[in-house]
Amino acid sequence: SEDKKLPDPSIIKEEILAKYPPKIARKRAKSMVVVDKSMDQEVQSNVRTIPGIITQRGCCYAGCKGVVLGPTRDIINLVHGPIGCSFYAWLTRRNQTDPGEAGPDGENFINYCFSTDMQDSNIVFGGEKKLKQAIQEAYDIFKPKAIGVFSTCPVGLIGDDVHAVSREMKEKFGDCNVFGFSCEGYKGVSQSAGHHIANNQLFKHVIGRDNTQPEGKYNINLLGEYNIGGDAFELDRIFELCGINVISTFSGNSNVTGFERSHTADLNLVMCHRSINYVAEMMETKYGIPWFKVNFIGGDATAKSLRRIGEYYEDPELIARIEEVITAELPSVKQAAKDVLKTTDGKLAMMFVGGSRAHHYQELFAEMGMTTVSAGYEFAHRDDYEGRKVLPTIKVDADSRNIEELKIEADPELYNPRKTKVELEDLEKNGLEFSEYKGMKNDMADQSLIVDDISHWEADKLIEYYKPDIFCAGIKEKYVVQKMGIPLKQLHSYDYGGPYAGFEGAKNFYTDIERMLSTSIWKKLKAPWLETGASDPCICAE
Ligand code: CFM
Ligand code: HCA
Repeated sequence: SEDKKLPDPSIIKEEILAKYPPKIARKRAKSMVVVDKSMDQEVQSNVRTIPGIITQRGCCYAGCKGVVLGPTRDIINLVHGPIGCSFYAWLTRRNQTDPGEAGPDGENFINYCFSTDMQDSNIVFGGEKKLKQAIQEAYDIFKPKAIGVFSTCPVGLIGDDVHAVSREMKEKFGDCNVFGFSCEGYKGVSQSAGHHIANNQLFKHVIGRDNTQPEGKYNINLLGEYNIGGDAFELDRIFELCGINVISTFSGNSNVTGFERSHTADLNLVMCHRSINYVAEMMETKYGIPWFKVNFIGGDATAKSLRRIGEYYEDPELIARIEEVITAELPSVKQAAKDVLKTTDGKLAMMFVGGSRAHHYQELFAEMGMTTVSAGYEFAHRDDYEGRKVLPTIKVDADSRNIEELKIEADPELYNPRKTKVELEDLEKNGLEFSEYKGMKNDMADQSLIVDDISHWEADKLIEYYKPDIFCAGIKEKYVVQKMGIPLKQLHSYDYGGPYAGFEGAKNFYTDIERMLSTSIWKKLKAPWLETGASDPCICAE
């Protein structure tokens, strides 16, 4: 393994901050943390980006329409706003769907771009009439089960009431669930506010509408898995092998019926905590469905998450089946990691992505012997870095649930609909701990550098100092970083690759990264005349 001498992160931090005016430097300093695991450290996050700084972040509308609702194939997602907002979000996220396999009627509207196309006159005189017409038209042409209406910035400024219009149209149709989202782009500080708005409205308008009971023995929902590059397909394959029935995935390869029945599940697994923890919490409170955090990025991580499901059910039959699946699948993953080791071992990675992948993918890189020297999220909150305690999830007989009664008895601090206060105290006395969701910091080495909401300036400097072997981010960073001679792997879209989740996904990732690290193209980026000192052929001799 190559042993690169790493630069001192505290010095790097200081040098980066030295360029900023003092007030800005003071603010940015709190978002840049040199990891010291012996201490509790605060990572400033979820705060407004300083105007003038070039951020990676997106907007509230992106988080609501694009991220959480976007991947559901049988909802018509109608954007109320100027056409640009809709066009900009049209098929840019690589969420896949399979209408042939699921969805009772195989509907798929994901390829369409629905918009009210607001004009100057709608801004001046109001756009509600146009919105009604658009909803009517969508209904007449497609007869969808549901229509979601998404407000963009100007709608919030002029005050169109998308909720009232949606209610009116829902009543008029009778057989189509119409609901609105006040997810104007300017709300909050990033995509994160949009996730929350999306979660609330899904909970209010969709979840729990269909009480059809599941037939499977182990019924789960997978939350925070958006089927980028086919990840959810691979996870479905694994769950099927284990005999676990997925009622719904929020919201990759998803359909309305799955959401409507999701409250009949025994357990919620949370993959991306940032974007969907609100649904998990609300379903626990209202329906007594416990949740815990899982990670299916990496072979070992997948095995560990499957075992945790087995432990939850305490069912020897399921546990045995899970072990069989792991025994059948994991060795080839380990072998694949070994096969790439000669190229990947000891190499350095950096990742600045979203609100969960910059953490999850560190484990996958570690399986290839690679170290993440610096990482950060775009729009995470402190718990995504620092972790949080999650109440213990204890299985009880579904019939014995009396949520209201338990709620009254429970200490609100420790409230879990499945446990009374007394039982919780017993648990603690017996040394049973709360399960903990450990954030990014816990998995990073001492002296690595966390940077929240990184700016282009900061990213450029980090690359200069660390000279990483690979940089992971999105399309906005890709070509800038590549021009610096560093390969960039998109962890949003996976470029054209994937799936990267589950056992098969890990193997795909190893080989894709090995290829990127093996190519010599990045060393040839310097123009030949710069290497030799010859004159620039592009400059005319005259
Ligand atoms: Fe969750 Fe996501 Fe992510 Fe995210 Fe996103 Fe995405 Fe992402 Mo892009 S929901 S936080 S808002 S894992 S779209 S599928 S890749 S930034 S790290
Ligand atoms: C979003 C979506 C995005 C953008 C990806 C990128 C995605 O934030 O609106 O910048 O490359 O994953 O598609 O995060």
